[in-house]
Amino acid sequence: MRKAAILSVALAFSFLSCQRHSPGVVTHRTPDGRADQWLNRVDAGNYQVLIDTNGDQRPDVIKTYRNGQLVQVERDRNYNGAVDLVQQYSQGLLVREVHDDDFDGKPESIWTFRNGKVAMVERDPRERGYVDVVEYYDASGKLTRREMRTGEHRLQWNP
Ligand SMILES: [Ca+2]
Ligand SMILES: [Ca+2]
Repeated sequence: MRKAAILSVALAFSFLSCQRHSPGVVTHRTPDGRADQWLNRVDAGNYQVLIDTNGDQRPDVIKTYRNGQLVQVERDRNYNGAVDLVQQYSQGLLVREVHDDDFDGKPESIWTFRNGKVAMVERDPRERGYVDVVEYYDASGKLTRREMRTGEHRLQWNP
């Protein structure tokens, strides 16, 4: 029960971040006048760009910038109002992804990238909030090792 509660809180934060920043200042409109891009600005270098890609006037892509650099992209790939993919960037390169690929609100894998290529995937196939399997990949993208985990390394949307 406790694990489920912790994970639910993490997801609630993701969901709320979507809602809280909507709609923001409109920075783009479709030809028929509907807002499809918003800006939430803290200061010149720190801001979020929210984009509606399916025309329902709710943002489904949220890009977060710190010191002028893209650090995170949150995506709602099935347009249900909840984030199901988080992509984190460092120095312009993708470094980490958290996936909820079956859109049930519970993440089941964390992907770690090195030089923009996948290096490790931590999987929680039973979606209990903890990593069960860790896969390692070489520079060519080939799976080189798979380990079972028994410890309690938590799977979270945000580290
Ligand atoms: Ca949308
Ligand atoms: Ca899931």
